[in-house]
Amino acid sequence: MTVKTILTEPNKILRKVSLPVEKVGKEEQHLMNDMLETMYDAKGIGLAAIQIGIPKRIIVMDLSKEGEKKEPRYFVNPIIKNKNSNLSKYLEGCLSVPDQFAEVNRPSNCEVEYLDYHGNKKILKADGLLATCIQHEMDHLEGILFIDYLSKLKKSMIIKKLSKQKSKEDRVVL
Ligand code: GNR
Ligand code: NI
Repeated sequence: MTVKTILTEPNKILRKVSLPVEKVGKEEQHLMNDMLETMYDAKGIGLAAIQIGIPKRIIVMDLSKEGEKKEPRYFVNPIIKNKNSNLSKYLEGCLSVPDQFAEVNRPSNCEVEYLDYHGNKKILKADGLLATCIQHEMDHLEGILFIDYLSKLKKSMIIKKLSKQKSKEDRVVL
């Protein structure tokens, strides 16, 4: 397993629409292992393949608390079957939008159909943080980031900060 580099905004790759996986084979399982390793290393609770530059419809997640038993979850080709019309507000962050947090409203419950690590079809009813996180990750598959839901002003301020941060990092490397 390898820790990969997580792409950060602004980066056009993050805006790509990811493609469905034909079959969950060795290559996809290897990718899921690397994604999980990368996510744990970055202390995130979810990661979409596009965040490490791979435009496949694959998500990994682990909502277990620090120090407790790990509960890795794998979602291949996830589809939301049912969304609740009740919205719930959650303070979101994103590994591709480092150190920025904002409240986002999303349906509080959803039902997701997907293939698991072994390519078996599953259905999951999600609520709370799980529902929020699944929807956040599925947005990544469409090239959408949580900052897209903010006002133009808030969004542009965040992108400006991240751009500055990036050019700073580039200078350190030089
Ligand atoms: O680690 C993460 N935490 C988080 C908190 C609230 C709502 C969504 C998330 S997902 C994020 C990891 C990430 O960027 N996944 O794409
Ligand atoms: Ni994210």
